[in-house]
Amino acid sequence: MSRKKSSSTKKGHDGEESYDMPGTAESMETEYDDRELEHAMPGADMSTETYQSHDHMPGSSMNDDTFRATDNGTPQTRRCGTMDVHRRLLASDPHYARARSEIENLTLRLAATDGARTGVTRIPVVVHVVWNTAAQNLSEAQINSQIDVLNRDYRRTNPDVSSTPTPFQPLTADARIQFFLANVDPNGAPTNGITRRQTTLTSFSDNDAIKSAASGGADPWPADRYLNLWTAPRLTSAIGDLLGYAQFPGGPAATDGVVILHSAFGTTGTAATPFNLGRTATHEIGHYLNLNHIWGDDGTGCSGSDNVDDTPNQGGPNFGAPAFPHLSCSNGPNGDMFMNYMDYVDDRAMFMFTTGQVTRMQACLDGPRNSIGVSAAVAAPRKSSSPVVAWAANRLDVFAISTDLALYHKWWDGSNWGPSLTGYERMGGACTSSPQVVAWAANRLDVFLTGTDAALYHKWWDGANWGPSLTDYERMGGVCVGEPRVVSWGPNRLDVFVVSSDRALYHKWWDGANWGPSLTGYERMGGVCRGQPEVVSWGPNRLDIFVVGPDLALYHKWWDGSNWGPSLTGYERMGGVCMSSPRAVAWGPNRLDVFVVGPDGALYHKWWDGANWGPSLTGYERMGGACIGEPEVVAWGPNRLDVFVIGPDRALYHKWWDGANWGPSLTGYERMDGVCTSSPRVTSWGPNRLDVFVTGTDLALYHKWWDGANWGPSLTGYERMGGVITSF
Ligand SMILES: [Ca+2]
Ligand SMILES: [Ca+2]
Ligand SMILES: [Zn+2]
Repeated sequence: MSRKKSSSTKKGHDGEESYDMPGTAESMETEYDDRELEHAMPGADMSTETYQSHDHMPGSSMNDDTFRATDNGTPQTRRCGTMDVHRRLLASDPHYARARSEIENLTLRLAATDGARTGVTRIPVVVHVVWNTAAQNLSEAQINSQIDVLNRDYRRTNPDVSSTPTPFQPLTADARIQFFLANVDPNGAPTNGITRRQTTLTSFSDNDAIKSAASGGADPWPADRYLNLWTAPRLTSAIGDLLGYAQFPGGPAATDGVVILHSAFGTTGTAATPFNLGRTATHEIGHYLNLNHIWGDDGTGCSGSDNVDDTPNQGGPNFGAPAFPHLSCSNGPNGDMFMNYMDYVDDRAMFMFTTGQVTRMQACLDGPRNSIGVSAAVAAPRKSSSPVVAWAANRLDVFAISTDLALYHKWWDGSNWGPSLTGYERMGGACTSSPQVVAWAANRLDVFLTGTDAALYHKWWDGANWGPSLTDYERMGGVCVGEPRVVSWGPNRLDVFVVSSDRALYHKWWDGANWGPSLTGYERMGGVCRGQPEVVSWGPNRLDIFVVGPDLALYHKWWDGSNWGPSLTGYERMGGVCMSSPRAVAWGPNRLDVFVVGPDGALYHKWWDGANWGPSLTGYERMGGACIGEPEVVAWGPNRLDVFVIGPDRALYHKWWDGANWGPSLTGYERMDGVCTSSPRVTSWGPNRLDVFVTGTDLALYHKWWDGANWGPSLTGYERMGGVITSF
């Protein structure tokens, strides 16, 4: 990522720390792209609507309730149906051709740059075992043996990679992808990542019938979050029996995934020679990640291409176990790269991907498949900015402002707190808002702050260094009132929202290459806003914004990927009398949960189920309590919510949605003690994991965590983490 450096750096008062936050305050009129004049939010429409009360539980609101429990048909040569499916989709699905060409353009663009994605992507897998005879009901051992093969082949730790002919050795590459059987199902329940379905059908074709229970197969899990693998009793096609087939990225979600013949799956059980080393799945998942056959799918011609530069041009497919070199298309002296996973050779004869193929797969993970494999909290990219973020499993970064108005940072690396349990890294600046941080990918952080001149300031961690420097900031103009709010809907994407002195909402965005509308300019979005806006993204290129209007009602606007709804400067009125900033979270695509504190101090909730607002557009579910400040909400998985509030006794209180019920009850709370002087800041680095941070009366940071079974250091205890924190 290349970003503009901030223009000026000056010495701080201590002569050691440099910073450039206070600058000349530029007027809002020159800073903002002030081209929209409409104010769609009413200014004096005092609400007569009241909350819909669903007060099912009598009794005290903040009760300390109980703790949550919380065979035949194996071909003799490799044959794959992916291209047949590709041609069928091209002919039958008008969206598919366009999506494929857009993906190819994006791939070229991403491959031309370095690509944003670093590190290893971990993809959750669900295996749907569709069986007719008992033998086809594959054992867990056979399924695990397949996952093991994938994790060797896609990390270049397969021992046979050393058999690659010497001239091709330098091209062999680690694809930086790992696979694991899903441990959380789409409803948030624990799972072993395997579904089983007995079918009356003895055979399936490549017409995708196996991907639907209605046609004798098994329904997929959401393809944006899981790699669906189906094992088939037998696979046929117009060209004969198949070992498997995949759907390229860009196809319908309902049929996305990979189908593999049971006897070509894994290395044990029913796996049959010569396809008993698990390489059919390696090959088909290559297609799923946008790899083409290495010979270019042009019959035996020399004009086709796999769109990868470092694989030699090759005539047709190779079969069996060829001897090196095998020449075609004038590609001597080294000839075909037949030992590549994307040729048609036997399992024992294929053992490598190239650097160019890895670039293509990584571009697929940055592009059409960017919603899969975000190991740390699938929900993390959707979450609004916070002083606390988790960029991967068991990784935490915490930011706070101290009495000198400088930014301070500490981090959990999986085993230790850096720079120490009670120590902080000083990052300069003169900050007047809490730090708002998002992680758009593993080991990537973007920090936004308001400076003493009311302008917005930005710094970022690129995986190795802080930009523009450890203690410098990029100045982004504007006149910010209150806290900015930031969200990232995908890799290398940022959307920043601030309220300015005219109380309108302003927006700027990072598109991966540039700031829009300009580095210091803003898009004016109308409205008359109170407090901090809330922003959440439930999927790529989707944004939902919530603000409180002058009538204390909640207002909503959204970006659908191409337009702002209801209009650029208009808002949907959602009723209520909001005494806190709204807090929203998306636990899955097209799902929103919004929480506010009402005039009676109780917590109120409304939700979008993909089609309607519940309990109604302007109604709210009353959840009891007596809340000080704003609530905090996180979702650690689908259909899971954890809500934290501070009570009138300054203790921390907790409630949770387990997918079916609110715990400890609709209006009850779990008391977690403490005497808190900040709002709770909570993040989740993975399923069933929570980390909670508050400041205490000594202004030190305190921490507690849920490990899936227990609260640490105890239900009511906290880990003291030092510091003198004034804004968090
Ligand atoms: Ca090539
Ligand atoms: Ca060819
Ligand atoms: Zn293939």
